[in-house]
Amino acid sequence: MLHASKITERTQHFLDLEEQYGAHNYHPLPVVLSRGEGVFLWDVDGKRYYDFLSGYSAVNQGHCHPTIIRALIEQAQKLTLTSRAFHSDLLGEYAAFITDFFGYDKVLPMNTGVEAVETALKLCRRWGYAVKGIPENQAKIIVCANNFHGRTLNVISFSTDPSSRTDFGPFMPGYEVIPYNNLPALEKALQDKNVAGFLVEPIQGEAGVMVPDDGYLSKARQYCEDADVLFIADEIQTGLARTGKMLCCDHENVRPDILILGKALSGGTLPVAAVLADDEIMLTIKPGEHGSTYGGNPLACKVAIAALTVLKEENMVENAAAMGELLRQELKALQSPHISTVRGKGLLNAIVIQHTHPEAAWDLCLALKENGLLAKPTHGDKIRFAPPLLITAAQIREAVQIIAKSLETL
Ligand code: IF1
Repeated sequence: MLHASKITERTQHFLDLEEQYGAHNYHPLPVVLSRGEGVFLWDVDGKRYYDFLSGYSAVNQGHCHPTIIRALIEQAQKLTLTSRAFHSDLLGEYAAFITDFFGYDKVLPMNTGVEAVETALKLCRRWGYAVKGIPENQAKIIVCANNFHGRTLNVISFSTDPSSRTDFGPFMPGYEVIPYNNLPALEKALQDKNVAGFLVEPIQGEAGVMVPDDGYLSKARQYCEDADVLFIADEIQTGLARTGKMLCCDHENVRPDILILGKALSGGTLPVAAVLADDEIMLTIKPGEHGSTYGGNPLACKVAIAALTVLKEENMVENAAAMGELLRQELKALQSPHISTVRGKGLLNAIVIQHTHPEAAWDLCLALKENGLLAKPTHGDKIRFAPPLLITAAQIREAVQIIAKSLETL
């Protein structure tokens, strides 16, 4: 393997432990991290890196943000979990805070992103029966090809990625897959009266940061409204200032009927996710019909309030918009023969590598690592560039220098 010689004995020790005792469900870059601060990570050998992945957008606020960590520590010393069998003095405060922040009647708190997706899908089906009047067990939900919404059996039932699905069947019925960024396909699928919802990523992250055409989201939202179908936005990766708006849907002034948040809702400290909707939808689920042991725990509530406050107080929306412009501009200015495309919104970006060989994107990521920048290839020839949102212009320029230098090794 290229650059394998540069792995220290100390690093190799940790790689070996994971290899021997951990399940082999990932293929990480050979870097072992032990510290993070802001836009930087340090490995076990003390080497510093720019983090251009941000935990797949979970660390929008930067690593170990002091305000979030303070909230975490203070609350951890007071009360961490009550279960939903009892009330806590933070759930109500958090619910009031987040519903005001995003402008919805109610919130349903969960932990991981995929749990929030599952929650949204259950809510959508329930609304379909209880409000729209779809006949029993006939509800359909429209989803998009090349989606990524998580790893549960239900959610992979409507994945189109063989590596997510193969040999995990049988699958859950009730989904129809249409092409992404295709309004005629949506219009056609919406003709079925049993459709309850349309689930969509405002930008498809895992698919390689696929940005739909301007007007796609707003028209799709309108089509859904006209067909009495819920527009469900998975903003787990695109939300919380990442794309230069608080929500990616804000770029087109679209207000989803059901909004799904995760990842950066805790600034990378613990799994915190949420589903937001108005009463007509949210109150169709009654006591005992859905929940989670950790969902809405006081520690998560306190941390989520801090994580959202930091995004707003530190103007991360504006910075993501400005730094994203700068990053794309600087990457294009490189005029590298190895980059065929630079795309993205705000600080959710990707480059497509003009590949001479199938491993080119992986090799570039290894070279980037050697030169002090961490990024991850997706779907072979694409590399995501998504640093924490507090990155400065000087840091963007330094990072692009590292990228330029690394491209020369291809
Ligand atoms: C991994 C991808 C990103 C998501 C959207 C729901 C979820 C995710 C739009 C589920 C999660 C993560 C999962 C993570 C890698 C990462 C990822 F490459 F797999 F697709 F970001 F692009 N909706 N995405 O992006 O949230 O249950 O994981 O909290 O290692 O699988 P989760």
